[in-house]
Amino acid sequence: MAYELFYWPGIQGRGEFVRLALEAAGAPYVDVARERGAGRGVAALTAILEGRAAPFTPFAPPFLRDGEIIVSQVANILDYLAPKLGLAPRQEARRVFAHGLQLTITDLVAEVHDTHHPIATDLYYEDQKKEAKARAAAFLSERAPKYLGYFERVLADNPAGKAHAVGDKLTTVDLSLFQVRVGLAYAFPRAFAGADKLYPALAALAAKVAAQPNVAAYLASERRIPFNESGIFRHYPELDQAAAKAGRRKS
Ligand SMILES: N[C@@H](CCC(=O)N[C@@H](CS)C(=O)NCC(=O)O)C(=O)O
Repeated sequence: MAYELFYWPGIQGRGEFVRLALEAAGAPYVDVARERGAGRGVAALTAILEGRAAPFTPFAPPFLRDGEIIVSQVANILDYLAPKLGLAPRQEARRVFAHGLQLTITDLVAEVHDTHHPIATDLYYEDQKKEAKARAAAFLSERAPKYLGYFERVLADNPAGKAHAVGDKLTTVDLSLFQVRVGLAYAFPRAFAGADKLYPALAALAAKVAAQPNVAAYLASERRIPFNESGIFRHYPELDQAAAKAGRRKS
């Protein structure tokens, strides 16, 4: 039976980390809120948020339904899916480390979100623009280098080679790092213009993931929603500008 992914239609958002895993593995899945018909559409998603699958009610999308099982939280969904899709390391030590990396990516994604919504998720970006500028500058000068430097070190330290974050095969962590890399490049093209030189292993990993046949086919398909200013990675030139200035001050 096909997996059912529940996520807001029209954006890559956090759902994209799950889509990439399903697509890379060639797994059958339904992107429920993007479909029409009985049991499909946004109504099917909100029905579950409102308790239709109680007691297994998720707090927020994305969530995945696999028959009777409902899994919420990106890192938890990927932890559930990865072994079934052949995208998890086999050794326990590596699997646990991979999950830690996935949770670290969750933290990073929350910080990316906060660059455009530093005060309140429920307010418009336009209502928190001043704070967003300050937050984006701090993110780009301090936090992004710390996260990306960490992931670069993880790749360099991988005893199986720096082509993958963990072990010697593609995992959901590699796919998520690809999404982070391309998402940051979309949101902050000025700030990340020289990032490939600073983080060469991450750049090589992103290129390799993009070339994986199933991923390449997905990226070229209509199923890959273009980045836009409703998702996690948003391009607001004024935030990228602030970041470039902050970066210059530091050096
Ligand atoms: N930590 C959660 C975050 C989930 C989340 O924030 N989902 C967003 C969409 S990307 C949402 O709809 N949140 C509603 C809310 O927080 O009220 C995850 O990684 O899945």
